[in-house]
Amino acid sequence: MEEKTIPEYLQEVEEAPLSTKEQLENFRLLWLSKKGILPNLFTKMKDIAADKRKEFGQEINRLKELAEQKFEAAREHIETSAIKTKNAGLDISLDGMPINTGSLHPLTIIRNRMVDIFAGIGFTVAEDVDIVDDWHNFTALNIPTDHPARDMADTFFISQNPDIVLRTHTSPVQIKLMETQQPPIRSVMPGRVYRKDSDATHSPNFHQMEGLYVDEGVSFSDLKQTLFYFVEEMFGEGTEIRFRPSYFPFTEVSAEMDILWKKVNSQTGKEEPAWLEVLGCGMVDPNVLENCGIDSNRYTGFAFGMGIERIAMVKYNIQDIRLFYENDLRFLRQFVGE
Ligand code: 2NL
Repeated sequence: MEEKTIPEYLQEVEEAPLSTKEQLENFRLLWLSKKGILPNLFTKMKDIAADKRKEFGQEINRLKELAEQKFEAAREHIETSAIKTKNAGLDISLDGMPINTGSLHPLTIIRNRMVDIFAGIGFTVAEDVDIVDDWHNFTALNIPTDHPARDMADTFFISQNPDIVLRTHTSPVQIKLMETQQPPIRSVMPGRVYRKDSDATHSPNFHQMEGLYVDEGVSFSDLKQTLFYFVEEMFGEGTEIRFRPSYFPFTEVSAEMDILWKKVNSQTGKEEPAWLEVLGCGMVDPNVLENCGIDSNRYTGFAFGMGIERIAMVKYNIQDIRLFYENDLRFLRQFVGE
């Protein structure tokens, strides 16, 4: 190593470039590391003449202090400027990013409300698979072989096996319940159902909630009172209802229930009272009870079925069923917080 005087070293340290990490590291290696200039100078102390040694010692100590000071100052500067660069443009006084929490689909809101109302009067919830056999969807329900519901045009069959269908109602859930347990049975069955049907008021995939109550002494007045209670909870106190005789293969007697609804006239924008069908119902046909192994001399029951979309359309005044399935956020956002 070429020999330099201490003042020359001092000047070199003073002028050393120290603005980058690399320069800082080079500086450390050159001056401060074990094989650097400073330790080297300290080892030289012993070769210095005794009378000059003290002065030399003081000089290299000054050099050492200067080098360390320069090194520390440069290191601090480089570190803080790295943090400043990283945080450039960050304004900690700004609001945080909004969290998008989403919301329940209107059909889910209505389904939950329907289930809650019936849960309040002792109905449990029963759910099952969407793909069922002919027995559970049709035969056990007293649906004759020539019934239009069994037509290829109305039901999705599996071509490899005509015994398998996408359930056209949630009744297969009730059938399974009655096959596997004896009364009392008191349940509602919400779920997805399928029909070959598609327009403004029909979707090939829609949702239903059926209900079933089988026990000793269950009567039509129990049915009426249960549904009246449901309607008041769903649509408000004092809602007027009307029962009309109807026909379903699986109930005898059968009825349809209407509510008196304040319909908004699309032309005038005025509210007009109108009867609106909301559900079908009836006393479970004794044949259906027997098909499931329930003694129809001992037990009676009522059943009802309603479309969840239908209830939601009435409740929210929605004109087109397809809006439920398009996932247009402008539509869905209207139900945030419901
Ligand atoms: C409607 C009519 C109804 C039922 C569904 C039912 C189920 C069993 C036995 C007897 Cl296992 N009945 N379900 C009864 C009457 C009507 O639905 O128009 N739904 C949208």
